[in-house]
Amino acid sequence: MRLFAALQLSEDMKSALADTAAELAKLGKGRFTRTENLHLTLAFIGETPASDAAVEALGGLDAACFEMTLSGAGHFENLLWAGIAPNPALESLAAKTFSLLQEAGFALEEREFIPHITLVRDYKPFEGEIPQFAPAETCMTVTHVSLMKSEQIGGKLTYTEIFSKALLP
Ligand code: 2AM
Repeated sequence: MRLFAALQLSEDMKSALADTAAELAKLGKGRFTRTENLHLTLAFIGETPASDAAVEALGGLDAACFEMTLSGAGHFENLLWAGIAPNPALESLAAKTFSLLQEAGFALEEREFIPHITLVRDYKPFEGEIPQFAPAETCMTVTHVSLMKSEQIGGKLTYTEIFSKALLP
């Protein structure tokens, strides 16, 4: 199965992101993330049969709850994303998640962690350049890290949480 470790987003944050996506949909087309699928990836595991090992690795996370704020936006070519305000707790959580998974034997890509929430892939503006956009600054408390399974169900990309690790209060 295809797995990744992610943060689930609050309803308020998803709603702010959905508003931004709706604005972008007026200005161009692309493969928009369904609102229920909006998430922040901490580490991408990829195709693996070893879900138990991933559960065990994330079970070893030892980190406290923290706040994060939606802020700013950017793009990787035609993938448009919303950003998170600079956040050492988030960076540290991503680094710990990465190390635990690596120690458990998963071969992860060594790419720089740029916290982002993908809004749309293959975006093509109807006219001109990619427009400026930025979701409303919205804050939430992160209380869990989720192990997510990604699959196509009935032609829809579907993410299912298969394990959730609570962060310390
Ligand atoms: P993205 O949103 O920037 O595309 C599930 O596919 C999640 O894992 C997505 O959020 C995706 O990031 C992320 N991811 C990270 N590395 C990936 C990779 N090599 N292939 C596919 N998805 C990846």
